[in-house]
Amino acid sequence: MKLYITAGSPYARMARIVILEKGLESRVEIVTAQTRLADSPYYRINPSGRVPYLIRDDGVGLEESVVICAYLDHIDGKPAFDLPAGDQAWEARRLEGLARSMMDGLAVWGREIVRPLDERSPTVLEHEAHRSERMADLWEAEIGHPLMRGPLNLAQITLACGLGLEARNPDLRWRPGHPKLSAWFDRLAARPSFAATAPPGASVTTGVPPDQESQETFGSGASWRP
Ligand SMILES: N[C@@H](CCC(=O)N[C@@H](CS)C(=O)NCC(=O)O)C(=O)O
Repeated sequence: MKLYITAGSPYARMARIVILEKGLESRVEIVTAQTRLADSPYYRINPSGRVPYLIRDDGVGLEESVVICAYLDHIDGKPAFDLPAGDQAWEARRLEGLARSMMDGLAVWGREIVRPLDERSPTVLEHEAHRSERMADLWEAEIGHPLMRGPLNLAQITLACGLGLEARNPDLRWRPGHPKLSAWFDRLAARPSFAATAPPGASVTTGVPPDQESQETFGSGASWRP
């Protein structure tokens, strides 16, 4: 299989974490894609141009981090990250939805800060900054939930990948006033699969989109070129 990623993508990081957690490194080649580039050859592989994108062994491509994570998790027939069923099912989905909502907002913010200065929208920047503050307050209250403390699951992975965008956005300061969330994040960030996939630091002053900062190829060293 091949997983197309960029080093800074929080969505791709989720899939990379699942690969490491499930010990699938030898089965999945990780390839850096050139996103957000006119006429990128990557568009011939994945017309949407987004990452993550998984090409299965049968040649079929999968998009969407949640779908890819679930597929990788189920490959060995022993899924570890499925959200629980029964009484906890809606709680788990509620938490995963909140984590996804925060991450989506942070991703929009991250894209805005790497546009050329005269193309950045102050309205979007302000809107996303305020959303992140509200979501950090919300998570400070929710982070004690048993599902956020128990065995690793998709809600935890999503939230941690979102919060990890602090490395990419100097204006994202979710830690002050949120000691429980900070302690939770630091504990998870120390886990080997999270440490190995930590996003590279920001270079917003250069105006280089984060998706294109690193041309480093992870894993086997193969390139994205068809
Ligand atoms: N909903 C998608 C979001 C994926 C996404 O937005 N990826 C960004 C990188 S963080 C991307 O590929 N952007 C390139 C583009 O928009 O052309 C998922 O969960 O996988």
